[in-house]
Amino acid sequence: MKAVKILIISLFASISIWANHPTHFETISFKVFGNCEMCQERIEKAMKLLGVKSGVWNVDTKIATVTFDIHSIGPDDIHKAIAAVGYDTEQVRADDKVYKKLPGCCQYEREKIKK
Ligand SMILES: [Cu+2]
Repeated sequence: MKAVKILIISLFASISIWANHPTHFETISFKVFGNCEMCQERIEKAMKLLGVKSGVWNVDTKIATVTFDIHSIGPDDIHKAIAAVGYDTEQVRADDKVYKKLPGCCQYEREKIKK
């Protein structure tokens, strides 16, 4: 009987922790290689799908400014999500195959890979 009580109490405790799940927003900025408004749409959509609070990429400065809940996602997830749609970030390089599928006008200058 005692075990059941403990189980019930811990169940309620975990539910209340879950319900009070704290959010802790943080904003970071980093470089993402790209060219135009079409690139901007893809980059911002990738961040939105990941679940950031806000994510904008500046076409002129090539800087992404992202606000996200650090309890849900990390900076690495954001870099990876952007690279997954074909754009190199200052931390994660997009797969060559994905990059080559971008429209010609969107194929930004990539930094040369040292062999
Ligand atoms: Cu483009």
